[in-house]
Amino acid sequence: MEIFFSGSIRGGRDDVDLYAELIDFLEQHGTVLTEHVGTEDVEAEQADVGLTDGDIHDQDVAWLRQADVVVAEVTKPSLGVGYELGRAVAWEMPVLALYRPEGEHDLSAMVRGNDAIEVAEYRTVAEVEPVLEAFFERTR
Ligand code: 6K6
Repeated sequence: MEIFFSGSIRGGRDDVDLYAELIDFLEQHGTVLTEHVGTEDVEAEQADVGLTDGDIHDQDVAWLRQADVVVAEVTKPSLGVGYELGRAVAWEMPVLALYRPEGEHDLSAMVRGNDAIEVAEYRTVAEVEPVLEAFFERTR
């Protein structure tokens, strides 16, 4: 199972440690193609290797196309995450969006109102683990 994990980068990195925890858990279920989303200094690392925004876009869209499922953490609003979700829905991929309701922003109607996106509200990683297990069971 190849998993595309989507989380905010330029939208804000407040949740990066949570992304890393989620990615660790997802790795028990398959290969996470986008591990860098949970890396503290992703922007600096990728600038170091000389990736342009065009390279990043093309690589991420290729990984998205390759993945079997998309799991997104959508509490921190991000244009890139919204874009990836839109493309995944257009390609009819299974999409799970994880949202913490105590966050600063209400979830976009374009995500919550989309029948092709399964939205799971949670507070802790422990609480979301059985939700992820059930999602992978259904999509296997
Ligand atoms: C930027 C410049 C040099 O290096 C970077 C590193 N940036 C990114 N690297 C990898 N994936 C990215 C990068 N920026 C955005 N993405 C993709 O968009 C990821 O797949 C995330 O799920 C999503 C985040 O979008 P923004 O709008 O929050 O950045």
